[in-house]
Amino acid sequence: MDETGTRADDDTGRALAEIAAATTPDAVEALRVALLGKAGSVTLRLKALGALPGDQRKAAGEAINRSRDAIGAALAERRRALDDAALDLRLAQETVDVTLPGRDGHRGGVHPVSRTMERMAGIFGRMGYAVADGPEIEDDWHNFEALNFPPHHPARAMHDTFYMRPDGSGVPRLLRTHTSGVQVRYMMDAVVDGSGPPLRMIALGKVYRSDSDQTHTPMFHQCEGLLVDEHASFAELKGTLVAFVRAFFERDFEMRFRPSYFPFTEPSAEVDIAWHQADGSVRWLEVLGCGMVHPSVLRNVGIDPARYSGFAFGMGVERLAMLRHGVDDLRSFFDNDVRFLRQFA
Ligand code: 2NM
Repeated sequence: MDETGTRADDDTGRALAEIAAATTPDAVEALRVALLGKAGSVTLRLKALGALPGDQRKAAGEAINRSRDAIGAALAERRRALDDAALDLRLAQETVDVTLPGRDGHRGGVHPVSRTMERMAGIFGRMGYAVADGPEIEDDWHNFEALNFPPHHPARAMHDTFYMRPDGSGVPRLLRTHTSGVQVRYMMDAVVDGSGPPLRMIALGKVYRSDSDQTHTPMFHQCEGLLVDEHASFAELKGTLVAFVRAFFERDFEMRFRPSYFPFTEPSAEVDIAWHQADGSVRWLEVLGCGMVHPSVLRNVGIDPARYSGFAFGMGVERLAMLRHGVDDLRSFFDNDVRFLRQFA
């Protein structure tokens, strides 16, 4: 072997020894740069080939190429060995305990007022009542006029709800003070499309009144029901409401139908349940209002009161949720304190 070839073989042996001794990927990379990089020793030797006499150049070139290939292979091999060792170490150190419970994500919950409405829809649904919906921004006719509210009834006063002209036009609107406008629309639709009467439905949703204290919020939810048939009776109304109260509270209560007054029903009643106190005393708690639909209301929606009669009832969703869950301040449903709301999820 000529002078250059021998030196190349010596250098290669030293380089291979250094590569084998490298203990980190960084050290391997540093060697790659020092040997094969732009200014690496092997690269420089290749560049110096041109200075050799012509008869030595071929042999020297072949020796340097062999050296470069051997070093390249050794670098790759060492890097793979170090990577494998690092992975083995990680696999040995990191353990996953598959028996640990999973991390609990934050599951949302249905708001207690919504749950109560779903509960009401379920109970009346099983009694054959459809659930209907209507606009929260109502006109005077559907909210009051059709429902037999006289022109100067206090509920129609400007201060009792929120009045507006939403389209800037001349048509005044109001935030509905009860869901009864939905009943009005439902009856008129049934008459027009011939699907009823007989009909039975409930309306569930938001209503608005200018009222705010421990048992009143300016927005609350109502559930109002209506049945119209040829022989709808007060006895049937009582039976329906007794069945509802029993299903809703999952208990039997003594119930009292106390004569009352609503413009859209005659006769009308308020329904109380006997609430037994811890000290043994009994308090009568009002849970809903009801009555036989006033003949004028039936006439207003195109139903002949000589042929049909109806009964209707209405209740506050929050009020019934409060009684069922022992909540003492109606406003807490709308404070959006998740510590309170989570109790019902
Ligand atoms: C109540 C009490 C009594 C009622 C009446 C009607 C309609 F539209 F059919 F005439 N809807 N709701 C009604 C009757 C509501 O809430 C305390």
